[in-house]
Amino acid sequence: MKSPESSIEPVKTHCPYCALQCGMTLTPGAPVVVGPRDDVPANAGGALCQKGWTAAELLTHRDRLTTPLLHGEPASWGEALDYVAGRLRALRAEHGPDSVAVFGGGGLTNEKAYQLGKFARVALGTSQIDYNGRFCMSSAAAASIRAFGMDRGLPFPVTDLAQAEVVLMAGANVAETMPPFVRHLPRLIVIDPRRTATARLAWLHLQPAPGTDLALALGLLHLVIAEGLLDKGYIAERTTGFEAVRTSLASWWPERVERVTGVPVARMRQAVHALAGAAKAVVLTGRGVEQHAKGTDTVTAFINLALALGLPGRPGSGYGCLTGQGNGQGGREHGQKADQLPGYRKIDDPAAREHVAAVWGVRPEDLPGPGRSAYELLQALGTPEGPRALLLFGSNPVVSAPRSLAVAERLRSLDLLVVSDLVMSETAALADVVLPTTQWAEETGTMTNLEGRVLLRRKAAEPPPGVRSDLQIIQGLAVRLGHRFAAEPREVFDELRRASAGGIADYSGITYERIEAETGVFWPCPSPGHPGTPRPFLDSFATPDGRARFVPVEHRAPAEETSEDYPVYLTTGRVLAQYQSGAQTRRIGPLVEAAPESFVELHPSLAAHLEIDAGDRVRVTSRRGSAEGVARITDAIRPDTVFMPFHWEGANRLTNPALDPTSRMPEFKVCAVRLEAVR
Ligand SMILES: Nc1nc2c(c(=O)[nH]1)N[C@H]1C(S)=C(S)[C@@H](COP(=O)(O)OP(=O)(O)OC[C@H]3O[C@@H](n4cnc5c(=O)[nH]c(N)nc54)[C@H](O)[C@@H]3O)O[C@H]1N2
Ligand SMILES: Nc1nc2c(c(=O)[nH]1)N[C@H]1C(S)=C(S)[C@@H](COP(=O)(O)OP(=O)(O)OC[C@H]3O[C@@H](n4cnc5c(=O)[nH]c(N)nc54)[C@H](O)[C@@H]3O)O[C@H]1N2
Ligand code: SF4
Ligand SMILES: [Mo]
Repeated sequence: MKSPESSIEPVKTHCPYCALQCGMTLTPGAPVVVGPRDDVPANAGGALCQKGWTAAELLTHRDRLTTPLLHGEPASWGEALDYVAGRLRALRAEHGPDSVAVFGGGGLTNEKAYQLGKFARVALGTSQIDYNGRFCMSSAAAASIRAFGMDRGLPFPVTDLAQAEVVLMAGANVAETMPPFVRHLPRLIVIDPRRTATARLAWLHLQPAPGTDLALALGLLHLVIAEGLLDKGYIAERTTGFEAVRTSLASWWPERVERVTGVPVARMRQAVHALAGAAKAVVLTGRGVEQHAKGTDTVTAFINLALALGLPGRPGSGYGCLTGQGNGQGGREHGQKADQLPGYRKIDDPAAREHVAAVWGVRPEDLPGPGRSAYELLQALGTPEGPRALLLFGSNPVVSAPRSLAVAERLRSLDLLVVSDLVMSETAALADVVLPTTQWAEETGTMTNLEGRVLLRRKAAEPPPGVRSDLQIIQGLAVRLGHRFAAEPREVFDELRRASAGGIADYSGITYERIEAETGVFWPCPSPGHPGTPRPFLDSFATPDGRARFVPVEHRAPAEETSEDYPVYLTTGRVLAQYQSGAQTRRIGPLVEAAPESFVELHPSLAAHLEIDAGDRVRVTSRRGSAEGVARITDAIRPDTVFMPFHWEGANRLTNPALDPTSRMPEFKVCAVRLEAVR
């Protein structure tokens, strides 16, 4: 048989980064070459963004980790894994199973996410596992479950968007965060405090103050009712709870909403008439409205708006959330979340425990219950009540967690920090043990994209000598703790299929062969003969009575308001050329050229008031810390707000970890700061 390297056949696979999971080909060799792949609907035509085109540069990068490090010194795998297993056993014996915690990521394959959850519950016996999706999707997921009984980011294929006449996009900047997505969009209404690249494509831009979207959504629905635009037939047939929502809106008359949000009434009216007048329309939300201490309720308010207009569950119309990470969708289905078991099952549901325990060969009563959410877990590390060891796979919280200085301090206080990564991330740099792992193109695995389509990423290159896959690392630790775990992706996937069978996210009918033959399969797919479910809500919603639920929600102010000392709002987000904490993309030449350093976007009037010139270094300070960036002066942002990307260590020193009561999502998108030029 030919090894992948000796063949010159391009391998069909997907991008390592965001949830669009664009199709690409990789031609093995040195270097591995990225090429277009045009059979994947998400990026039909083969378009990729700059991150996708340059992704292979990291495979052979000099920063690649290739040997385990034990207290900073190179060690053999045997030494490193023996050491970790020994410390884990000792901590457990002395302090109990919850003294050991696990933190995962939404970039990990389904196989890894599943195995990490099983490893925590079975091999470690700990309840303390959560993942970075809590920082990403958790508010939208909670709101969708509340309304529809199920959370599948887009409950329809992305290509359906082209059938809609209007899309309302609240708090997403897809022109930078998933560029090929833009081609699926019809007439666009954007809600964003900044006139982003996406807002510039829009027919209508509403520019609210950060953290006021809930009021805005209430105001839009108020107008829908006041102007007689309700879809009464749909509300009667397909929903429950509308009257309570109608009553709760009474005081959100448009002029009051304008005062709270800064969005002119005339624009709100234009937006609702465009949506209601369209034969087909879609409401989408992104992190801009979700990453708030009221994110779940804000998404609920947008879902209420969509329901009042009769959109969800109709072909070419609907509500959807734009999942972010490569496997943000699958990563929240298979058990690395504190309250979940595989198949999107709830860990406190006795039937779910029984099913999964049987697949795992353990007793249901031996499975731990729900543990702490991501930020609460990070905050508890090394405290008397909290875990003393953390195993971390696929996240870089020193850069990406809110109030990051405090998080770094908690990580430093641990008895044992183990990080599996490709490169020496800011978090890996704090670890007692660093385990070098394979990259996307060096291993096979499945990813579930923002549409709920399960995709296959294929191996196209051999990893550098000395590097092991996360599945091998987990297996190596499990064996040392007395458990047998598979390390072959396909074997793990087959077990995942059984564990998910009968659950909401049922993958039991999905095989690698089917994914190849069908270019992806939509879950739920409960049997080998089942076609998969591209549009789960057409006939009924996943609630007990099959109807979608209106839920009344109340607006409230951001958790931290501006004050005399901190007079300006800070919001945070992304730029096109960098990905997440930047651990991967800050090392790739063309991306560094395109986005070399952190910056602070501010309005000319604010800049003049603070005597800040374009290009000045600016220090931004919140109640939690300070960070610097280069001033970018633009009238694309509101005068009361500044923006910083979070791809460089710093922005998250400032952010407020106030949590949403339902989703436990931190308020990344608004806090109060002051600014000064550094001279
Ligand atoms: N280039 C790039 N692409 C990515 C990523 C990346 O890091 N880089 N990450 C991926 C991931 S994991 C995710 S989650 C997605 C995120 O994708 P998006 O949600 O599109 O990205 P963000 O930039 O976080 O936020 C979107 C917009 O929200 C706006 N915003 C800020 N505060 C508010 C507010 O209070 N209300 C409203 N309405 N808008 C607000 C910001 O100005 C910003 O333009 O992107 C994915 N794609
Ligand atoms: N201020 C602010 N903060 C934010 C956000 C925001 O909008 N504003 N957004 C939040 C959101 S939506 C997200 S998703 C998070 C993301 O932030 P993080 O959770 O930090 O995500 P990444 O930067 O993708 O971290 C992935 C790490 O894992 C490594 N890695 C990549 N692939 C693998 C793999 O297969 N195995 C292993 N073991 N390691 C791997 C990478 O090298 C990198 O170090 O940030 C959140 N933080
Ligand atoms: S849009 Fe997302 S999936 Fe597509 S090439 Fe860019 S980063 Fe990769
Ligand atoms: Mo995300």
